[in-house]
Parts: sequence; C-alpha cells; structure tokens
Amino acid sequence: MAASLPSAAVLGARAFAALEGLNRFSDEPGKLTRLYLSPAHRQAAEWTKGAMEVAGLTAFIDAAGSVQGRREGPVPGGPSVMIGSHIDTVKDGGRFDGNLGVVAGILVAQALRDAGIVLPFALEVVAFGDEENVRFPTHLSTSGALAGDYDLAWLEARDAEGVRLSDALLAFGGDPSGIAALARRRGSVTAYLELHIEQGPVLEVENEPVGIVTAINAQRKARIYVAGEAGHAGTVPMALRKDALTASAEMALAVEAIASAYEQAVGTVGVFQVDPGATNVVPGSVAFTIDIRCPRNEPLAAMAAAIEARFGEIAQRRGVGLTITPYARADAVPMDPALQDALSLGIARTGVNPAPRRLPSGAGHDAMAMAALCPSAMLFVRNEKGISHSPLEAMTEADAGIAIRALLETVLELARREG
Ligand code: HGY
Ligand code: MN
Ligand code: MN
Repeated sequence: MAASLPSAAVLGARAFAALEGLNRFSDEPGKLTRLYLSPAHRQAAEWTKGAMEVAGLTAFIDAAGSVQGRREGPVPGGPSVMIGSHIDTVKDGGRFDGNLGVVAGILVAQALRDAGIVLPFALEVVAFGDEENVRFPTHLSTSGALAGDYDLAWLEARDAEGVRLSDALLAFGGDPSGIAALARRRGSVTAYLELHIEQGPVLEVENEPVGIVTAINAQRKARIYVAGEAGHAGTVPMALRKDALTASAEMALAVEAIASAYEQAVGTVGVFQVDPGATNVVPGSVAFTIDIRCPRNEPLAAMAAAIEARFGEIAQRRGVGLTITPYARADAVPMDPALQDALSLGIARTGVNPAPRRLPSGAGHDAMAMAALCPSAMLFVRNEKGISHSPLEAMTEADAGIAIRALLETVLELARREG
C-alpha cells in the first residue's frame, strides 16, 4: 500500500503549489489579508471547494461560510474522521497559518483516492472561515457552528465599519438561519485532526520538523473603552486633564506587568483606537483590546481579576470612565491522548522520529472548538523562528511534506484501529 502513496517530497511540492493558488486571494494588494466573509474569503472558499472536488470530495460552502468536503465510507452518512483548519487570516498575515492545514487535508484525501485506498469511515476536510476572529468580536464561530457551540449573539456583532455579521454573511452567500442546523450529532465525527505551523520556536530550536500538541492554552479577550474629556492641547492645564490616552497607556503597561508576573502567561494589547486622534486635541476616548493566555485556567482567572482591579484604580485616580466588555473566554483544552499516540505512530512511520516531541500550543486553533464535539488532536510543523501573524512567516517545502505524510500515515493508523 505504501508504494502507491506519494513521498513526503512530492506532498511538500504539491502543498506549496496549492498554497500559491489559494494565497492569490487577499483583500489588500501586496499583503495577505483575508478576513471572515470578505470578498477574498469568498474567492478562497470557491477555490478550496474546487480543490476538494478535484481530490474526490463532495464539497459545499456551508451556511456559516466554511467549506466542507466529504468522501463517504462504507456506510453512507456514517461516522467520519475530519481534517480541518482555517482559510481566514489576520491583517498582513502569513501564507501558512491555517491555509497549510486545509491544503494538507485535501492532499491526504487526494493521495488516498489515487492509491485506491478505501477507509472504514468517511473522510472529511473542512476549511473554517472565522478562526482569527479579527473582523468581528467572535470566538472560533465557524468551527463552533459544527461543534454545536454557536453563540447566536455573534450574528449581531459588528465590524469596525459597523457592518453586522449576519448582514455580511448574507452578502457572502451564507445563511444565518441555517447555522444551527450545522451542529453535528455526537458520534458523527470520531476524530478531528489539525495540521498547523507551530507559530513558536520550540521545534526549530530542537531541530524537530514536527511535534504533537498536548493542550491548547486558555485564553480570554475583552474590549476596553476609556472615556476621558477631549480638550484644547494648548490650553487645558495638565492637572485638570482627563486624558483618555495616557490613562489607557498606563492600563496597557499594567497588562504587560501582570502577564509577565505569571509563569508561561502572555498578555497583549493589539488594538488601540484614539478618538478624535488629532495632534492638538487632548484624547477624549480610547477603545482598546486585551488578549491574555496561560496554560492553566486558575492563573488566567487570577490575571483577569488583577487586571480589572488595576484598571479600576487607574480610572478612578485619573477621573476617566471605564467599560470592560469580555467577549471571548476559552478554558485550556487538552488534546485527546489516543489521537496523540496515533499521530506519534504516523510520525514514526514517516521515518522522522520514533518518539516525537510533545508540546502545548500558545496559539488558539479550531481544534479548541472541535474538542467539544469529538476527540481532537493537532500535528505541529516547524516554521522559521516561529514567526507568525506576519508576512515573514516561512517554512520549508520539505517540512510541509513530512508533516502531510505523517498526517496521511495517522489516518491509515486510525483505519487500522477501526479495521
Ligand atoms: O490568536 C490565535 O491564537 C489564533 O492564531 N487565532
Ligand atoms: Mn491558525
Ligand atoms: Mn492565526
């Protein structure tokens, strides 16, 4: 059987060629920006649907905007093994984050079809569309739709231009009223596998091309609004100011200090909008976001409480208004031990390492949402210096091929277990 399967080198070349095609679609010329439900997302979804069909999958774009592909097993409508990741990106993002995992699933399906290998289960490949949650204040909404965890309040969420998610979804060709029906019945998916770049330095430092994710860190996100008093920059005395920017800046530094005090925790202020944003006006208000993460839930709760207390003290001392609106909260998600072991065998059968590295994920992934539906696991692949969420994101074709061949071997291992 192995003789008829493509080598890692062939799979790597196919993956890079496919990514060339997929990554033509961006909302910003010269950069890779493909936000949920944007025109570029629609083009990428159409391309992905076509690629799935070429690989022998029956594919469609679902009500939430994800692309679902499926090849039936021996029992039509029977349980499936699902390979997934996302095709939305951050602003000016990298070519591999999410996109590689979708292309990998398609290439695994194609290789199995070409080798005439019949699996004892259905094989699904899904390209989720809202993993980055950059455009709307949501949290893994499209994988959450399949897992039965869709928060209907997300339909009312608005982007920076004030566009409602439900209106954007209709304009995209989706169907807000059809989202609930996307929820999969328990047992209908027996395993979810996701291949993803590590977006961290560990595999490169340890000279390992691939690794197995043990758990995905807990995370919380919130939008903060600080209301001060706009004023003339030339006339308002310093002692009388209610400067929303300097208050928010002190709060941002507090996030950095608190996150630095907790083992393996991180804290980020990524969006910082100053109003009215004029040189000669004391800032009247600031809207900013916080994103805090930690491998364990308890320290994260303590961090959140400490940040809230510090923000309150700063606001009170500076005489500014403070509104904290949490909008995403995910506990740490352990990856399924049996699937981790299947990945370990898949990697070993690729001839890489008989005892592959296991490591936690600081980044969030659709596997966090899918773990609520079925056993889920992730295969990490090395990427250069771990740089991600940046146009400098890079990796080698050889590593991509090794990872995809390991994923293919893992699916065959699951077939043997089912056999
Ligand atoms: O933010 C994250 O961790 C993921 O890349 N969306
Ligand atoms: Mn990702
Ligand atoms: Mn990402």
